[in-house]
Amino acid sequence: MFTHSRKEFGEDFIFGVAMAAHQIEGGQTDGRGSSIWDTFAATPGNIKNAENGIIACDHYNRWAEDLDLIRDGGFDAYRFSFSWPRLIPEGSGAVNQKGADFYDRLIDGMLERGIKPLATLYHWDLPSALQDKGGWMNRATAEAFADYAAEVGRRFGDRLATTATFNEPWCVTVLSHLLGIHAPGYRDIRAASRAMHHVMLAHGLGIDALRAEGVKNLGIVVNMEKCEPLTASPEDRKAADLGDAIFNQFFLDAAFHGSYPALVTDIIEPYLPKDWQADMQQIARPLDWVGVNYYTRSLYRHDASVPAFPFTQSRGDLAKNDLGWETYPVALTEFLQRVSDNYTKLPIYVTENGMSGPDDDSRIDFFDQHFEAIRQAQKNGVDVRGYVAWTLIDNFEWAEGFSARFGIVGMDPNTLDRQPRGSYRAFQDMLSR
Ligand code: IFM
Repeated sequence: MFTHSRKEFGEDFIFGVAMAAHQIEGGQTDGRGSSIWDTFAATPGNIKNAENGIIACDHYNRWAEDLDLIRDGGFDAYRFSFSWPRLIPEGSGAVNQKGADFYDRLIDGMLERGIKPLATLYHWDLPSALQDKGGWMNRATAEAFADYAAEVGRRFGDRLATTATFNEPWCVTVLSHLLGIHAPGYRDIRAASRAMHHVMLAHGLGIDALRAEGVKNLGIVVNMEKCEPLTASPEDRKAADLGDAIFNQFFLDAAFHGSYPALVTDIIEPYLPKDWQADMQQIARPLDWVGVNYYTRSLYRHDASVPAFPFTQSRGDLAKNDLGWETYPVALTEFLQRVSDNYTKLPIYVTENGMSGPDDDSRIDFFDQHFEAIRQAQKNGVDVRGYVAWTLIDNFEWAEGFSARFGIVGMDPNTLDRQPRGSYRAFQDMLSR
């Protein structure tokens, strides 16, 4: 059980669970278009055990059962994402009515159960038809995103408690276009630089489009990872500072200050789209909240042989999850403070945090340690308004396939039966007191 109780966090504080469309829905029927994750998974060598999201958790059919789990767990909110290719199979143009009907059922199902819908427009499943035209390397994708945002706003906006444009722009751009680990799997600095800018432009255009449709409570969700030097050498310190600028400053600077950190533009300027500066005002639109996803830290070592970003990264000696990510809760307090000090006094939500692994007692301990980190931030005066656990049910963990297990509910891969773990019951208990 957790040592913390719901009451400690304050009356308006909300607790939720998060999942994302491609990781759980399956249901590649009823007119859903192809996404970059379908083709990435169909390409040899990209996903552990050659797994894919074709069935995933079959949430497309089992959504009601999953919402019952959220309600019975005592959660206030469900953070979910719309699948762009399910709603608009070609990325722009005609809406797939059956896809829209699915999200109508899902959102109404949340409201009927007293669960607040926390929506995300983009959690990584770009329609393949847009990738064919260059995806996030192409400025036109940002415009298509704004049209998609308007469509979502018109159809569902008045029923959403919060709406985020993007989940984790670092993953959408650096992990996917520079490191090649996520779809579309590029390893190209020009591709990455363009994606970094166009995703932020899409964010700003999307915010305007949502607001024009009267949608309230708009934000963006970034992932933050503590960047520490491997040794005390000034070179490693510099490497960690550069890592921090890319991971923890680039996207927040853009959204809140309308600028990019010089440490990064000094390197990627030649690869950014021409006249990128002219977009910065469009990017930094007023928001209503900001979401921080936090999991771990990374150690940086200067390495002059690496072009562009001269460092390598490793993990340290702290307790790790089964993906090798160290548990480092103190950095969550620090990040919440940093966002509040450097970027905004708007409400901050911890929109993801969780632990993959077979040992559920460690998962319970992980959550509890991060609750403590949030309480510390609150005591320091940071306006943290919510905590969303990743994740409800074990699901398709991208390049890791189904090998990772972040769920507070397990799933039998043969029957797809949901199996609540002790951590689910720990939440149930905590949320009742
Ligand atoms: O599963 C992912 C999620 O889609 C985005 N944030 C991190 C999670 C764990 O890797």
